[in-house]
Amino acid sequence: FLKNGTDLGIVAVGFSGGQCKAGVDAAPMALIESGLADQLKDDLEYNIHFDNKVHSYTELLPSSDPDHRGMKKPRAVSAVTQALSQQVYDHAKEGRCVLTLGGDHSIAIGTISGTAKAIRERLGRDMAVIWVDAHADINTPETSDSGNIHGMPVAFLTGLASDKPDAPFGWLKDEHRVSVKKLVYIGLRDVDRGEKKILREHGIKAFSMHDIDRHGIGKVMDMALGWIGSDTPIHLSFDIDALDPRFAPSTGTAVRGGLTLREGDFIAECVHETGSLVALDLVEVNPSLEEAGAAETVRSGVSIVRCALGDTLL
Ligand code: NNH
Ligand code: MN
Ligand code: MN
Ligand code: MN
Repeated sequence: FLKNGTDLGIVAVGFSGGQCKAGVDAAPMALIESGLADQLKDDLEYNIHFDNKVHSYTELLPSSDPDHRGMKKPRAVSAVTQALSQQVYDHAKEGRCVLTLGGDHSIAIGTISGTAKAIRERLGRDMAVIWVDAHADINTPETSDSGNIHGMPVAFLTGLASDKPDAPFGWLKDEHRVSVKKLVYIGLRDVDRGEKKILREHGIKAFSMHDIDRHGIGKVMDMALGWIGSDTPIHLSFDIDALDPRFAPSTGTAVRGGLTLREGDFIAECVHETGSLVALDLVEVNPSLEEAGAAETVRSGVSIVRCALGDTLL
């Protein structure tokens, strides 16, 4: 699906409403200002489709947004992800690979639903999702302790959580969803109790930091891609907090004991090598959290994106 020199859609999403810390909405601008889009065009020779705009969807945000089933800002997250879903769909429907720069991880409700629908219509195929993160983000509204929706996107995207048709996330339909069988996690190390139960009960494939220590990242990628199967379209959702805080300190919920930058880049390179990457999210970079670490975190994010889109040494 993806070769350097082909079409790439870019969507910049300045949204922070899926969690409580301000600043993650400034990430797309920081990533673009560091030259990311230009590098993808000039170095990797993509034909870029980008409206040169960071979307914050302010016109869609409700004036009143009380909690719903314990979720914080449910209508805001719903409105933004529904609009984003359409934007990503429009790119993917044209056969473009889609790069989305977040934003907190709640935006994956929009990106993955948009690609899943487009890939179904265009190729008649179900896609797989590789979720690289310290966290599983598979809480249902009922299992979540925080009420932050960035800890729930996978539950909504797999149908483990759903809302009534007239409730905030009622717009998500089967065409937007992905199977728990086609979901693979890499980098987990901070998973809530209710989430562990969900992962176990549904037999969800997950490679924790423990697995990476035991087998090495090379073997883990062989197993992860083997689980998905060759020739399956892949949506890679990369939370920068998967990286160890040494390489990505500027993120809302940093957890020690994470991936080295090289391991993160390797994951991205392996996904690129499959030739099956149809979409990529880079989320949770928060430039305002660590004055000293912001530039480093942005640099790590740029590196991951470049690797996933086919930057090679040789
Ligand atoms: N599991 C916690 C929650 O649901 C934390 C999620 N935080 C993240 N996820 N940064 O990637 O609130
Ligand atoms: Mn393409
Ligand atoms: Mn996440
Ligand atoms: Mn995370």
